[in-house]
Amino acid sequence: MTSSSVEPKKKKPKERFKRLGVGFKKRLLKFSIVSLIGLCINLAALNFAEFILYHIHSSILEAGHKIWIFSFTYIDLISIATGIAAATLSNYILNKIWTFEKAKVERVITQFLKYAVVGASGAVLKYLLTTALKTAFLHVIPSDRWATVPASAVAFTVTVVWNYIWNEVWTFDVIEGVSESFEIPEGMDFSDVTIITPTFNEGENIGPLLEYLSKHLPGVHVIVADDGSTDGTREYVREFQKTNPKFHLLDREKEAVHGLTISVIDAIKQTETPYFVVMDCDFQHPPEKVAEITVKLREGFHFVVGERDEIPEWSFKRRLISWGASVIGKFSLWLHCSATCGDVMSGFFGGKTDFVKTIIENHPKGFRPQGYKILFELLKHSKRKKTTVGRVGYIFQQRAHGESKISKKHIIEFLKSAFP
Ligand SMILES: Nc1nc2c(ncn2[C@@H]2O[C@H](COP(=O)(O)OP(=O)(O)O)[C@@H](O)[C@H]2O)c(=O)[nH]1
Ligand SMILES: [Mg+2]
Repeated sequence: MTSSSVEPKKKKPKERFKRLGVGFKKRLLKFSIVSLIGLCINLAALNFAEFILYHIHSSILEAGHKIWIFSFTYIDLISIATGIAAATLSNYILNKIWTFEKAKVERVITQFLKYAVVGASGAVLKYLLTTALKTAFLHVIPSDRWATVPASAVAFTVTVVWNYIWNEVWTFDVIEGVSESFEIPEGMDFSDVTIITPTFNEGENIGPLLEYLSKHLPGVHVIVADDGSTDGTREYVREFQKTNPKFHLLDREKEAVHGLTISVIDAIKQTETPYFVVMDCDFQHPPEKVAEITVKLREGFHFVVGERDEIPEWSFKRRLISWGASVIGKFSLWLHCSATCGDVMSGFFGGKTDFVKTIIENHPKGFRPQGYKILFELLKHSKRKKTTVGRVGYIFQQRAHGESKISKKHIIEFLKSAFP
């Protein structure tokens, strides 16, 4: 395993073509919209550059020193290049964060170069098609100017589809639709795993969760990191651990600082098994996926992240905030040369205990105790080249009971962590 993020195995090209079938209509529509936006950006940047250059160099031009390269002036050439560069860059960013949001993580430079190569091949195709089609259309429309219109339109459409296909199968390795359900293998033992579940007033959820874990994950250790719940959560765990000695309440009621991040950090410090898995107490994270995460941790990954492939029934506002936070988070990790993954905002992830304990020890002041995004903070302190991150896709569930506790305060904590 060398780079950060996802599975080390390379997917064969044929399998990538098969992926075209999953959700491709939606992505093709997004890609077409981005292409049209790109066209506008291209024209705007080209004209803007031309306008500026003519003003700066008006004196030269007035003096009659027009510099020609083939049939273009150097101003034409620089303007065309500016238009192409602006459109390629903006289209790449939009496609990366919108059209192909479910793509595997790859180095931005490599990905951008691939994107540019596909774009260049599309440009050549468009030129050849436009020329050929124009000749054909001239038989029907005997006006040079009007024959260009349908020829360009057809060529543009074909080029968009061409670019889309190659970007989908080559530039962006889309992983949408891979969150297959996972059956816990019969006889699988979980003695080497500690599940950490932070809680604050989860009285209705804690019972069903602990019952499920003790029944379906034999041998598993559990730490419930509670921040002083007043609804019976702690009392339930205290009773439960009497008959289940591997289940343990970390009662943080009297701690000076309360918060999700610090609760998880405290629990990791107390973990004695080789691996741990952090999960919400509210059944938003499917518990059977703990087994899939465990399998990957045993393969040797430092982190294995439960990545949300689908988020049903979230309001537009919450989707927008989550998407914005994810973009900011990934950008921040990139700036820090840190390890990364497809869903850096995930609250469902596993880790190699020794590795993560070392990160925590080495950065005693490097975490926002009251933050909500512990995975992000751990990744931030992990070097990209020395950290391997696996993925497990899953469908984010509705909260079983109760309300989410995320608030504006947590968003501010996250921003302070992203840009300290
Ligand atoms: N220990 C601790 N747990 C918390 C705190 N805030 C939330 N939690 C727990 O962290 C998990 C995630 O919180 P939740 O409100 O579901 O956030 P969401 O999934 O992002 O909507 C749940 O199990 C909560 O009970 C806190 O301040 N301290
Ligand atoms: Mg939750």
